[in-house]
This record gives sequence, structure tokens and C-alpha cells, in this order.
Amino acid sequence: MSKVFALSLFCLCSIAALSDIRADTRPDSHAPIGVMGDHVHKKDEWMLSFRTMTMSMQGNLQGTISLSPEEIVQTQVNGFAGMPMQPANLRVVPTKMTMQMQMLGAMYAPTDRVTLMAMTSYKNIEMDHITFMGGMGTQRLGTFTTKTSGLGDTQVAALIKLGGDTGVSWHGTLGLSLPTADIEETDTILTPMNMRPTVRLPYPMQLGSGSFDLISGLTYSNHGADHRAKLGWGSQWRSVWRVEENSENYRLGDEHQLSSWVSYIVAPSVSLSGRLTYMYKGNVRGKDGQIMAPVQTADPNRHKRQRVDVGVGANWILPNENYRLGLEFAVPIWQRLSGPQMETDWGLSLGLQWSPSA
Ligand SMILES: [Cu+2]
Repeated sequence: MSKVFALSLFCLCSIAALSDIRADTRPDSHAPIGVMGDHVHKKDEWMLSFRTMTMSMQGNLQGTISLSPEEIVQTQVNGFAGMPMQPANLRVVPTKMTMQMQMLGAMYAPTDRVTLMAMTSYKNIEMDHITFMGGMGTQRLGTFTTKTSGLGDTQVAALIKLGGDTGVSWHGTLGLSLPTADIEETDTILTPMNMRPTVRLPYPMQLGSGSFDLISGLTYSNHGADHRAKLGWGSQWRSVWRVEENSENYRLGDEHQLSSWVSYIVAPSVSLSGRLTYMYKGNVRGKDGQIMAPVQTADPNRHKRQRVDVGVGANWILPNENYRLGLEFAVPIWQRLSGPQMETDWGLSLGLQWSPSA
């Protein structure tokens, strides 16, 4: 109870002192928590962070049009048709997918110009499916769920300050994604012939890219060039380039993301944010010879996707100023999928950052 009292007192005092906020202790000096590598640090500052992200997908789209499982098996051609034992149309339809990712990150600035960051992750992925009986028709045979979990890929990057002044900053990002995740995950499936083999799972169920990937980006942020300004904004471009083929003879699609946000300080230690994000992800190039099934997720040509998300979030600097909490919830307002593919319903990011020198 005394903590709640102390907290309330702190909030009141802070509100009284609103005009004295320093630029680097403004809650909006960090972007919404879903933005990666959004800020740089001053020489010898370091920071540790823990984030958890949940993404939920349900139902299927072809382009921008929703398709039911029955429509999919009646109209969508199996990418492996013509090969032994492969039906003409898709026969297994994913209906729901949940991905949870725990991320552990560290940042350190050896100089005022360069901030180094490293981040690794742990993933839990789950996908529900319906299997239709035999080679054609719309009779449902049953359902099954596949699950994978383990270490994800690890990113290392340098954030290079390009310019800026009090409260205004430009920085470039140059990084590498290291293939620390397993891409040979297996689980038991239900086939249209009513068998339950254990097979290598399709691309979205694998835990990483299997390749060394390049990361590039550019970030602009403006938070409090005028100390009394309550409004802040920023923008970030970020791409992941799959520059090499992995050990299983494929590369995941490149990813490009353009994100812009505005923030508003509602209390000295709390800012609220709104964000608009455009995302592009390409098809799988090449293919894993062990991934073959009459299901959309196994088809290298059914992974290209574009999406626009709207996000709302909050940043909160905890009373001792060394800790920050961030929360962001995002829903797509538009998505176009080279499908059928599962459509994204929502994403939630939560993060805790700790910096002894904040
Ligand atoms: Cu940081």
C-alpha cells in the first residue's frame, strides 16, 4: 500500500515539475515498444531489455478475399500436384496460428556515435489444422495441432548516429541476423489418407531463417526539441535481406517495414502512442526437399504478404527512472496475401527496459 502511495505522490510531484523534463528522460524518447532499434545511447551507457510478443492469426485470405476451408480445398491447387501421392488440390487447411516470442536484448554505446545492440529470442509456435478426407470432396476427416518451440535467431547490429540535436535524432542501422534457430523442426500430422506420420513442418513453423541475413534501417525521431512540447513523432525503415541460401536449399523472403508514430505525453512519466506500419514479406526462394504436403504453408509460393497495421501503445518511466515499461497493441487495417495464407488478427508487445544510466 505504501508503494501505491509513493507512486501517487511521485506522479503528483512529477506533474508539478512537467516543464523540467529532460529530453532523455521523456517517456517518448523511446519509440513504441514494437519498434526495434529505435533509439541510440550516449557514450558508455548501456541497457538491458526483455520483451514478449504475441501474434494471433485466424482464417485465410486469398489476396484480400476471405476463403473458408471448404472453398480452399475445392478451388486451390496443390503446389505439389503431379508428384507421387499428391492430390490436385490442397487438402489440409490451417485455421489458427499463435506465435509467442520472448526477446532478451542488450545495448551498449562505446562512443556517442555508435550504439551496439544484440538480441536473441525464444519462440513458441502453434498451428491448428483441418484435414479433408481423400483426394477430393469436402468431407472433414479430422483436426490436428502442430507445435514448435526453441531458440530463435539472434541479431547483432550497430546503430550509427547520423545527426540530430536536442530531442531530434537520425540514425542508421546495420546488422546481421545469426542462424541460431533450428529449421528442422518436426511434429505429427494427420494426412488425408488418415495416417499420422511425423514430418518436417512447413516454413512458418520453423524457428528461424537458417541463414545469415543482413539488416538495414534508418530511424528519425523527434521528441522534445522544445522542452515543453508534449507531442513527439518518428519514423523508421527497416529491412531484412536474405543474402544466402540455408543448409536446406532455400531462403526465406526479404522483409521490409516502414513505420511512423506519434506520441503524446499525458503525464511526465507516461506517453501514449499511435503507429502506422506497412510490412512486406516475400515468398520463399528455393525449397526444402523434406517439406512437401497438400497444405498452403508447405508451398514456397504462398508466403508473400503485405500488411498495414495500426498500433496503440504506452511508454512509462518507472519512478526510479532506471526502468521503462512499454506496451503496444496492433491490428491490421489492410492485408494482401499471396494465398491462401492465414490472416493476422492482432499483435501485442510488452517490454521492460533497464538502464543504470537512464
Ligand atoms: Cu536502449
